[in-house]
Amino acid sequence: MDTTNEKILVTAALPYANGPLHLGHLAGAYIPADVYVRYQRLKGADVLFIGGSDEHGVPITIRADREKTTPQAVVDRYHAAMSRTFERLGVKFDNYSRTSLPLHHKISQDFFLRLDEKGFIREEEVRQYYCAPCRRFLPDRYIEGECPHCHSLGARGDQCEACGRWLEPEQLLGPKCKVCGAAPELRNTRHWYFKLSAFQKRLEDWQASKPEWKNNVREFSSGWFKEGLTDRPITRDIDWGIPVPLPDAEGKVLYVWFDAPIGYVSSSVEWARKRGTPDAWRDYWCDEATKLVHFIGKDNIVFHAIVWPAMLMAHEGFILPSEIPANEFLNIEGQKISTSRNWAVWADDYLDVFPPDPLRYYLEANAPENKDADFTWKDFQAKNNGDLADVLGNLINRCLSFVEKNFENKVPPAGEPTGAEAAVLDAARRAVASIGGALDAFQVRRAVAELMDLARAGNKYFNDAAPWSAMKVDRARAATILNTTIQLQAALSLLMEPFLPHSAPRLRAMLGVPAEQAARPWGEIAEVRLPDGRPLGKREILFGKIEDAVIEEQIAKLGK
Ligand code: B3M
Ligand code: ZN
Repeated sequence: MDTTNEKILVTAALPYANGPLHLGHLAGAYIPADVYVRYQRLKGADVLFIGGSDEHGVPITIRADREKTTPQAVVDRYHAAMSRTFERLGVKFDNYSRTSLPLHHKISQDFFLRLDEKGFIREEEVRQYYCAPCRRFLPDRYIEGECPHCHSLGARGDQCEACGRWLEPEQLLGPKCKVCGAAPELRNTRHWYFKLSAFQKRLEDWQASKPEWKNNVREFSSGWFKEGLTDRPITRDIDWGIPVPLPDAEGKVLYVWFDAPIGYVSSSVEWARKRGTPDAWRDYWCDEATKLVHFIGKDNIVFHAIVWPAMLMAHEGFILPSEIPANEFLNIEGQKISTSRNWAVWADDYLDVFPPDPLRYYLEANAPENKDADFTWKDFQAKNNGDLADVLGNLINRCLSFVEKNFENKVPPAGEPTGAEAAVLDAARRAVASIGGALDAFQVRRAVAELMDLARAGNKYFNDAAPWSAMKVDRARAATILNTTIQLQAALSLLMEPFLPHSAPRLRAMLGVPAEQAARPWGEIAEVRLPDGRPLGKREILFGKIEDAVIEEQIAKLGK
């Protein structure tokens, strides 16, 4: 399909506002989502791209404890930092909200009340660890002890990081309060449960109608279905979060994974209000014709493919997800990212040294789509210097400097084309179609490889046609070759837009692509034409090479 009037609501997982963004976040959700959104917009789709910071839950309070500050101070700092990082990278949300907003609290509480009214919430008396010195119940991550499986010390109440197994706090041997070190005791408390078990059949039927979903999402879900879905506690005993909106629920807040996905709705509502059309969010959320696409990392699959759809089914009135492109993980230099060991590449550290597009390119070309991928600084350097500078940059530079010298920096007139011209312009047509097809199928990796292949085809055409030789005997022939190469670059400058959004407009400025040509829809990109004699812009180096010493400096930072 070349053009479309599809309506698409795209979300990218709401990152916890408990630390800065690193490359794992970017590769998993944000870069693929942004590429997809930019492409769909070029195709003519009506897209709403929603994001925001996840500001509740134990990840926030633990950070606040560690920094001896308040949860509010933590989320204020990291919300601002993450918004800025997204901007620097060109990840362009229509709205980037935050779940601490009163608007979100109200929408989440209403959501809870609606499920309660419809009979999908029940109360239960449970035993939970209580720390007497701290005078409070301890959420799972506040308890540490020995792992019952691998016996390593320091396993958390929800998971042992050493062996990776999920745990319940009661399974820990020798449990201790993470804050004061005291041994907690089990006490009775009350919690509210979402009746997830009631939705097993509907969820299974619904997922059976999505055979095109990615394997990781389907396999993960079928594992849960096989075990049988159980009701899930959706409240917690902590003092940071959204108060449970019931009269007898003093001190209880909604579990962060209950309110976080509702953040997609509240961010959409905020978007609609900000633009002065307060009901416009309903055009997306309440219209079956809208395609809802959730970009996430694989650790969030259960919440997006099972719990959240069940919440939506229970609530009624909102659409269900159409697609859940979940990515695998990005490792760094062969090792799992660990923020505590600083085994991570922080987006802002990167952006302080390098431009955004080479990183985008690397994470697109090396996206962890079907298996974990590895980021290495050497490979990053090789991709930048090899693909961006030597293939794409070189094509542009060689052609445009030749035109500058020999044709007064104006588009040389096109003469009679030969088979070679027809072939390379045809390659552009095919690339437009196959890049589009790949992106429609969430295959960013394949899409960006096709883009680079087209630049390679351009280089090969330019070398074989050798305008410098033609110039000596047949100036008109040289002009035709240069004209064709310029038209190809004009097409590339539009095809690059989803992937390299900072470099694409710079290339268009160098070529002087007229606005009405740049506005062609995706399907017509290969037909973009710059008229004979049109002045070109000022030539600049689009992609600089990166020296070894700069890369060595980055490598040395890891793990420090
Ligand atoms: N904040 C987990 C994460 O950052 C969680 C995602 C919420 S999406 C609704 O990986
Ligand atoms: Zn304690």
